[in-house]
Amino acid sequence: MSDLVFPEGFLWGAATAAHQVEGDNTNSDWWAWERRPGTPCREPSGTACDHYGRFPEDIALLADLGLNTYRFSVEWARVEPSDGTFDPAAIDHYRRVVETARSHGLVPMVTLNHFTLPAWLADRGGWLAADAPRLFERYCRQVVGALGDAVDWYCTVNEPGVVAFGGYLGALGFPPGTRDVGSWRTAIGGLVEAHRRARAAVKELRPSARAGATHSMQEWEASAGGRPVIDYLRRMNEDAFLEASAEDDFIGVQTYTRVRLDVPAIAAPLVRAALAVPRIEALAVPWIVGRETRRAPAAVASDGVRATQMGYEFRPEAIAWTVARVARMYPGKDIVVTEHGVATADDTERVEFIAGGLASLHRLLGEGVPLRGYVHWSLLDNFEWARGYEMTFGLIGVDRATQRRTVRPSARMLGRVAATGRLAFPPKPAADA
Ligand code: IFM
Repeated sequence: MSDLVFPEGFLWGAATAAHQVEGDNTNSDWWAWERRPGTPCREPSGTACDHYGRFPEDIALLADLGLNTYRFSVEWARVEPSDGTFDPAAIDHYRRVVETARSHGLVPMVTLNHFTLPAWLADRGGWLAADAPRLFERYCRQVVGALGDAVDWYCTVNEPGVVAFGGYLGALGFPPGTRDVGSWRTAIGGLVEAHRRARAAVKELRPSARAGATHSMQEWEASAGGRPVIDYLRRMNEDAFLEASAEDDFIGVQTYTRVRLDVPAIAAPLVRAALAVPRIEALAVPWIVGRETRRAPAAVASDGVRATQMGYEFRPEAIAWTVARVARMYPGKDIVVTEHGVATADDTERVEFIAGGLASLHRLLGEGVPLRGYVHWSLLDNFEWARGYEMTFGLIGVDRATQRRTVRPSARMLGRVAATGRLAFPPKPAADA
């Protein structure tokens, strides 16, 4: 058994997102979506983890573990509840969240948009509205201006590929629930532009802060026949956004699993040709996605594969595959793992997942990859979008009836790694973790 040693100054954190933890985010598109008949939402977000009121306690727990970074999002729907009207109380709230994090010696990492939109913008089409990127920039300027020199790390748009694919191609049961390739492409364009404008606003208002998008990426594996589909999905869901990150100060990488596709080689030319013809693409892609969504929402693990609550293959080291891909794409650029986590009812699995992921990342550090931090998803059990509260991703459990927090062994294990900069490998049994 030997320790894996991580660099000095490494960011060790845990993440949340406003809508998933704060509660009562009533002015957002998701709040309405969760209540709309016919959407695949299992339950409404309601009071969530009451993090809006309990953030001081939650941040103190995070700091006590030994972590040094708190990634959280500012809620656009609260800050700008109606078009052009900014709520000073909401802005002040996020200023207090930042100050609380800093008072504990934590680095606040602020996400400017994590999936949700104000309802007034959703009513105009959300990311399909031509002026959505400009409106996003206007909101970002308010937030960055107000937080001033207290924030050094900004994540512009969280997982834009998931927003576009999940909401505008209808793949994940996200709003607005359009289901066509045209809307998907328009949303991709809007999100790319929104990211660019947000980054430019951060750099103008706070030149020394670091700005980057946070990308949902998969480890992809395909048989010969599956490659055209994988290439297509990777181009639309990842590369379209990664290419827009060329000027970012860092690339945020978020990976949960591996996606495998087995299609006989003989089908490859046919699939490739079909996806290149817009009219066939427009018919085929929503059909494929619809079929997959009905079969098992967000599930990718096939029979015999160890699966998480989400139905994903349990594959902690997928994170090193995606980080390595980004490092090849942008040699020398800083990379931060801004999310990595597992939905499981068994916390020993989370310990294993964290240790496996960190060990795989440690190998990349040894090869010189400029990885600057690891932020775990999530600090708390929370509202997992259309899948509701059944998915437990938290380092800290939340009893929603009492709002009681329970610090899990995985949280202590990650905290110890953070505090010492060392991971005992192979990991100790969970009982000692
Ligand atoms: O809960 C989500 C988060 O909002 C974005 N990244 C993936 C997480 C787990 O599915």
